[in-house]
Amino acid sequence: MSQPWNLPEREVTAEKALRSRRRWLKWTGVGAIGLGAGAWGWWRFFGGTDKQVLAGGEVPGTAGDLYPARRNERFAIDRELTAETAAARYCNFYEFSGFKFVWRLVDSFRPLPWTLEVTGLVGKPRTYDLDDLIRTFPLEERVYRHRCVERWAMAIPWTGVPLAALLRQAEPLPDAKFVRFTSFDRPKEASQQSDRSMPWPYTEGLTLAEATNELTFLATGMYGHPLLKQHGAPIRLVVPWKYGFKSAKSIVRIELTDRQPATFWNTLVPHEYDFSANVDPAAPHPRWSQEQDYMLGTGEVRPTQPYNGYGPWVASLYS
Ligand SMILES: Nc1nc2c(c(=O)[nH]1)N[C@H]1C(S)=C(S)[C@@H](COP(=O)(O)O)O[C@H]1N2
Ligand SMILES: [Mo]
Repeated sequence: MSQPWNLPEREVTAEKALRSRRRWLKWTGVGAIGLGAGAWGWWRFFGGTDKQVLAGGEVPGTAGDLYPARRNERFAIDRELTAETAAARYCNFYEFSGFKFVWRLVDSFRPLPWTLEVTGLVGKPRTYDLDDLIRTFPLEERVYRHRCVERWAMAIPWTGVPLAALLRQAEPLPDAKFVRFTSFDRPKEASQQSDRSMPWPYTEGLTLAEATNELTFLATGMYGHPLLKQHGAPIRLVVPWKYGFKSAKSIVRIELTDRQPATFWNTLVPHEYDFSANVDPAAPHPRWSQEQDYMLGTGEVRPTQPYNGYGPWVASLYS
């Protein structure tokens, strides 16, 4: 028999549902706050303040007196310099991480003392220590475009020496056709190098003609001071008309060879990263178009240029 106090079953259910919905909302609220706090903490840690991002990568003891070096205006470009902090917090350096916040993970890296060996098919092999190198060859500053194969791009004032100057001093032998670059191998300092299924150390290569092109640069600094750890301290290659992965960081050896050397990315993922890797908007990556550059810092989008805008210097190498 129906009495007023006997609520119909469907209303009881509705009331219960309402209560459980309130509880759910309360807990999702708590969850959202927790997530928000987590994201904020994560950003504080891995995003860092501008000061932390720059200070964390400094290498005390590099010859600061030689910087800034005089800018060589021959290499002036059509875009504004990328903000230093934008470049320094967004790096590719797989020895430390597959994420871009490398600056947070380089504490254990000890780039000094450092030696660079020039060896292989040369008349005069030689090992430089860093100080030796930057006092033997006059340092200059060059503003170059940089284009990563992943599409992000930047404009960087590098300080360093043309690779051709070093190679000339080494006196390449007639059989030398290629140059192989080898980065450091220190699993104790670079956590990802403990994974020995990867072909460490990082290696790259150029033809001898590419390596002696006047654009090819060995950088020991950027933005008027020695290189930060996350950018490949204390010495790295810069090859501005090729995708960024050709510009090997923290190199310890330059070796002249008579055959094309294996490279890190070409060994790991041959169908995505070829040996020549010249910037080419008309040749899409297997997973994305290569028609646009995305500038770090400003987010500006620009059409990608053949040879990254360096055709006048290098197109003749490939005709
Ligand atoms: N040893 C080494 N060199 C390296 C890399 C790397 O992971 N390890 N990444 C390359 C890639 S993919 C790019 S785009 C540039 C990035 O330089 P940056 O982080 O100083 O901007 O370094 C290149 N050199
Ligand atoms: Mo890259």
